[in-house]
Amino acid sequence: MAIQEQILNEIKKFKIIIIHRHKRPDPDAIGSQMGLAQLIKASFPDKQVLCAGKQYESFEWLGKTDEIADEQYQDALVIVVDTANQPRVDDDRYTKGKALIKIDHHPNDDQFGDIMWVEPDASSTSELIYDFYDSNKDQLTLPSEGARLLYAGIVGDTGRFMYPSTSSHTLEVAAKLATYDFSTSDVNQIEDEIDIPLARLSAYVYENLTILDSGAAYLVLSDKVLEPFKLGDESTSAVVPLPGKIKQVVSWAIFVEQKDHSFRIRLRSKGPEINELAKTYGGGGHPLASGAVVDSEEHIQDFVKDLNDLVAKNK
Ligand SMILES: [Mn+2]
Repeated sequence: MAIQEQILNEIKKFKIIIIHRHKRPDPDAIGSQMGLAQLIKASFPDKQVLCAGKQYESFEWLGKTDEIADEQYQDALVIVVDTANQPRVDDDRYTKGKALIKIDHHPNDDQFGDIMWVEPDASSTSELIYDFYDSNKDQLTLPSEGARLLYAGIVGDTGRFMYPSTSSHTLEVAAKLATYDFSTSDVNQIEDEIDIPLARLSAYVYENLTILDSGAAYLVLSDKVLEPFKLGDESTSAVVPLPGKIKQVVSWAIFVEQKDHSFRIRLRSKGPEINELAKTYGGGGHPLASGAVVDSEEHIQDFVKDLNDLVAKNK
């Protein structure tokens, strides 16, 4: 039996379905979560579908998460989308259901769930949710709001169809989603917009990025640097792609200071695979987009040296 069919059979067995996604969500995490919820609700109106996780004001245009009581987990099917590692799941009650399904497109380093559907080559989890719909089309109904959410997720994770993960299948899925009743340009516009503090921070990024001869680049966003911009750690994610616009930059790291004064590393690459390096610093992710941590400011230069060596070797 195809995995999509197995997942559908599991959904059919439960009256309550609770969908989780990762912490510090991006449009794909929310788009796949809310899009799947829309798909199940429209297809099975008698089922109760709930979305777990912290609600962010900046993502209200993609819907709202639900208040979920502990008791609701007892007889629920839990589906975790877009989340590679269990510590990253937003709301740790995801283990409290009767059954657990993982649907994701990150490398499957942390295997969990009674059913796992992981496609590391897919552009986004939203693309997979569309594939799930498409392979069970005769039994499922995708409403326009669901299509809008999935489109938003694909646009988010592909950098508006720019990253190499954008396959012909991704474009095919986007084209099919675009036939639904919503404005693709509105979605593209919202995802491209930044507020004024973020515009100012973008200027800071370009002014202060250190670019090494190898093509490795880095920037440290300490509390002191970020303070005047009045931005949260979540907002710094929007500036992470910016160094990639510079022709000479091959791979780059943005260090963001955390409450415990460790630095979260947001690591990106246009060529050399950087996820193995991320793993040696307690992180992981995609070959061209990963995250890691250094425990203090003193260790930033160790990481920069390793990144520089890796990029230089790949030249
Ligand atoms: Mn994703």
